[in-house]
Formats: sequence, C-alpha cells, structure tokens
Amino acid sequence: MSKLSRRNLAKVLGGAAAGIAVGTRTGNPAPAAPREQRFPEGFVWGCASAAYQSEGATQVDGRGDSNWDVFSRTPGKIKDGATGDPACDAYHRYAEDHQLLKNLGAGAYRISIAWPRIFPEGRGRVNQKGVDHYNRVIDDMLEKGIRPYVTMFHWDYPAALPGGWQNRDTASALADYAGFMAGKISDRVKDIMTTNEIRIFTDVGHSIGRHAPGLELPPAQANQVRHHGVLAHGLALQAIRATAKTGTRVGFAENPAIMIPVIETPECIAAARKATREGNAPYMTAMMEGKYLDSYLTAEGANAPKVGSGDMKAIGAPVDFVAINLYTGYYVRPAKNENGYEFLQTLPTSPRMNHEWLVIRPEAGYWAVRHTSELWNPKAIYISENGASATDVITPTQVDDADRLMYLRNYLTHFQRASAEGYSLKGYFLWCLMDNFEWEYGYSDSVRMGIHRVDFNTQKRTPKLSAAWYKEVIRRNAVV
Ligand code: PNW
Repeated sequence: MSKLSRRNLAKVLGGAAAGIAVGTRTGNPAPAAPREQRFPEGFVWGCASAAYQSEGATQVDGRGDSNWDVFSRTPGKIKDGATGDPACDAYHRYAEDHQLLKNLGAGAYRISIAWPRIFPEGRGRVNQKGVDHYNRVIDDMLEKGIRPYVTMFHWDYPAALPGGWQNRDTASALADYAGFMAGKISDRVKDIMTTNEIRIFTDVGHSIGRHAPGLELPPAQANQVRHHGVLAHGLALQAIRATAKTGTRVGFAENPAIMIPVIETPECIAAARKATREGNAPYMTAMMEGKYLDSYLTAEGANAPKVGSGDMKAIGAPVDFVAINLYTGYYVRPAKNENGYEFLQTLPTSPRMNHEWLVIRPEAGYWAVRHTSELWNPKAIYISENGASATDVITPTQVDDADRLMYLRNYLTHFQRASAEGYSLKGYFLWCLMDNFEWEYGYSDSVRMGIHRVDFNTQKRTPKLSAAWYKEVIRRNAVV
C-alpha cells in the first residue's frame, strides 16, 4: 500500500474490497434483526380482483352479456381468441379464494360486482340470482374475517345499454344499479368504490380501441365519453349515499398519471405536482375539484365536453376516500415553457415488467400519495391496486416469481415512506390474488399478474414465491 492508506481505500471501495474485515470488529455490525420499515397499526392489507377477469360463468344464473363478452367474441380483439370463460371460475370457487386470502393473513379483499348479473338488460328487471350470489360471496368473506371492498363498475356493463358510454343515459343507469346494490349490501359492506379507472376504460376503450367496445373516436366524442364516465361516478356516489346504511364510506378507484420529480428539489416537486393535476384534468382532478381546469378546456377548445347544469357539482361531491391504482409513473422537471414543466422521455430500454406499458417507477408510489394529499387532501387514501406481470419459473416444488417480488418490494418501500411521513395512507391491495383474464392479453403466460398461479385447465391455485413474501409483509406489517 503506497500513497493510499488502507483506511482511505476502504472509504472509497468499502472494507471488504480493501482487504479490511467488515463486521463487528470494525464497529460496523450486521443488524441483529432484519431491517423493517413498518406501516402503522391497523394498516389494511389485501388483494384485489375484478368480476370479469376472475368469475367466468358468463352464461350462468341469468347473467346478461356484457360489453366485454361482445368484444372478446369479436375475432382478433383478444390474444388467442380468449374470452371471460373460464377465467378463474371464481363464480363457483370464491370460498376457496377467500381461504387463500386467509392463508396470507390478509384482512381485506377488493372485488367488483358484475352489473350484467344484476340488471341483465341494463335497466329495469332485477336478476335476483345475481343479487343472491354476491350476498353469498360477501357473507363467506365475513365468516372468514375478510373485509369486503366493493367496486360497482370495473368495466363490464350490460351490452343491452344502447350506445354504451357514448350515451349520457348510461351514467344514470350506472347510478340506478349502484344505488340498488348499495341498498342490498351496505349492511355488511362498509367500503364502496363507484368506478374503476375511468381514465383507462374511456381512453383505451374509446380512443385507442384496445379495450371494449374497441372504438377510436375523434377528440370531441372521446371527451364526451370521458365526461359521461366522471358523471357516472358522481351520480353513482349520490345514489349510493341515498340508499346505503350509515357508516358506509364511498369513494372511487382511479389510476391517475403520477408525475415524479426527477430530482427532489422544491422547484421540481412543484412542477411534478402541477403536471399531476393538469395531466388528470378530465378524470381525477375533475372529481376532486368539481370543475374542468381552464388549461384543459383551452387546450381542447371546440372539442371540450358538453356539460349539463349540475353535472360538475355531482362529479365533485366529496368522497370519503380516494383509492389509487398505481403501476407506473412519469419523470418530470421544471421547464421554461408555458406549462412550467416537461416530461423526460421513456426509452425503449427503460426497465419494464412484462406488459410493454409497465415501466418500473417505484417512486411513483410515494408521489401518488403525496401529490394527492397536497393537491386535494382527502380524508383517506388507499392503494387499491399495485402489482406486476412477471415470468413464473416452475420448479418441482415452487413457482418462483422473483421479478414480481422485486417489483412489489420496491414499490412498497415508497408507499411506506409516504406513510412514515404522515400522509393518510390507510391500506394496500395487491393486484392480483391470482392470475386471471388480463383484458386484451387474455390468458397469455407473460402477463400473468397473480401471486397465486392458476392452471386454467384444472383451476388449481398454487401460491407463488411472492405469496410467501406477501404473507411475511402482512405478518410483520412492514416492508420485508
Ligand atoms: C388495471 N395502462 O388496468 C385494471 O384495473 C385491472 O383490471 C388490470 O388487470 C390491471 O390494471 C393490470 O393491467 C390497467 O395501459 C390497464 O397504463 C392498462 C393500464 C393501466 C392499468
């Protein structure tokens, strides 16, 4: 060792690399217990799923056809021609699925109700068998000590509704159905979400055409569909409040585009917050503020939606909680342009999970909670979905999905940061309890998202490595 002393080298390279023993003798002991980043007591741990993706049994007990049945039966729309059958046959196997949650130690399950099971023709006649089914599902959950969180609309609407979301009447049809169902279940269900991801079912279904009903509408009509989406939330919120038993909390589940300050300076944070507000103007921002931002209306000009009197008041009525589905995010920095910010490019080489859109941005977890709190200060925030498509390695004894585990652990670290800083994050629902029908990707192997593997021929469920990991997270109430 000449010029550099050993100690200096150790500073640069670390003790081991410099040939210096690390560990207790250097005063640098390995931690006695695994490092824990805890969540507050009473934090809700759950999994999420949705009716069309898991139930199957699309022709059973009087269910009517949904938009997704029509779409998935149209050749070329879904990978390998897959449809909502068999999915996970959860319609018949829900008790087994609740047992899986119980085995994890999870306290909550987010499900959705299939609207076409309740009103097969969209309006009017009630299909009692559908109501009975969800009563049994809810009762079984409660018997097993699992708290149901119920979404009224997770994308499957009765195909009989004329014009779907292009027709303003669909918003009031959703409200009628949601109010009716809340009256039936709110003696036992205390947490209800009106809608799931208005941003996705309006845009991907009506502008991009990759989801049902597969339309590529011009901007004015697409904006009108978006307006009907948020209006449906507002009217459903009203209807549920009118019929629900006291103590039932109502909110929505949205997946806002979350803008991450690429460097945490005050200027960059302010830019990202502004970009998050403006980037979600037709959806979450409208629901939280009861208005469309001037920047949105100006940018859309003649294509801006036609708004009825009273619409914005209904859309912006206060919610009891905000639920966020969080998968990815976007890097932003301040810029000298009219917005005051700019986006960094997402590169073909940016790290992704198996979905091409699932760019890995764990920090979005923290910023989703913080921006939402700083912009709108809701009473409570839940993460109603977070998860990833990853490749399962099947060994004789295990299903190893280490990449999913890596993704989840990284995101949880950032949710925990938000919680530790005092933001009102109350719970986390992992998407998904089990592999299921992943919309336009059908049942393709690469986009499985479950922490239980489903064999779609035998319907056998097998816990993956990520299930064992999640169980430990729940047991310790901490990121592990
Ligand atoms: C969500 N995107 O959908 C849905 O709520 C789930 O039903 C779905 O299975 C899950 O995420 C995984 O896809 C999304 O393109 C679909 O950014 C697409 C996007 C985001 C969420």
